[in-house]
Amino acid sequence: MSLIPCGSLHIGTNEPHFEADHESPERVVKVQDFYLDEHEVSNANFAKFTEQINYKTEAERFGDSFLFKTLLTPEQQTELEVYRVVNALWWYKVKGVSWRKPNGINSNLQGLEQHPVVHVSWRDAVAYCTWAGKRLPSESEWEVACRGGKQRKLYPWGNKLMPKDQHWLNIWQGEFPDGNTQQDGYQFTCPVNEFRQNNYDLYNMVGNVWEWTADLWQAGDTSESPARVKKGGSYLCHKSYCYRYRCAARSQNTEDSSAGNLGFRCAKNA
Ligand SMILES: [Ca+2]
Ligand SMILES: [Ca+2]
Repeated sequence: MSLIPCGSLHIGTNEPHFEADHESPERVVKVQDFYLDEHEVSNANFAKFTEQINYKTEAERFGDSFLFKTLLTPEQQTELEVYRVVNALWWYKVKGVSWRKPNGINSNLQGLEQHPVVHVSWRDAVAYCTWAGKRLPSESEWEVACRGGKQRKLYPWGNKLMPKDQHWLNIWQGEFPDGNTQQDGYQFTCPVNEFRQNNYDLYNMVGNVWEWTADLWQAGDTSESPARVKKGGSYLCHKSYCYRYRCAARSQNTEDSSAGNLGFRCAKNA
């Protein structure tokens, strides 16, 4: 884990790209020293947790999770057409998909041991962190860590997406949602120890997989499965429609949701 030093720091932005996400206004938050995992939680580590306490994820218990369209054959896409997400037609609800079969019912974890675990709900993430003697970071903690001690920058390393013409994160290049040119080397997830992004030795804070935080999307939400804040964007993000691989960007899912581009990392009090 990496020690994130305390301080009063800016989060949010006064130049929001998505008003509805409430990225603005910029504000000052105070955080205490805390530790944050350098990496997103990997499949190998999640496997240890499930084996030790015989844990079943919510997707395993519900029997399905959300898969991105290019992981389905054209025939499967036709067959599952009615199971698409209404305002994001590239997501399909697919039976049998879980963290153990992240890229479709015929997939497995071979070669993906060091890739981030996906298809895990917020409650699964909390269960893992608790097992590990840790907790999920708050949104403020996550964002302060993302910013790496820099003020008012778009990305963990600065304001340029590609300093030295290098790829610094795993996102989508090309045309979304049908033409991923994979110029960063990855069509889907990349290993959790690829792309070191800031002075705190944090990897893949932006890009690769979205990360659950502890916070409610709407304070005081007492519904059965309230929405939780997620941060960092994913390998599916493209500037044309999901410019959310910025430290200030944020989005949400209900806490029982899971998908192929959503994972987490843990925090711990110092
Ligand atoms: Ca990529
Ligand atoms: Ca990430």
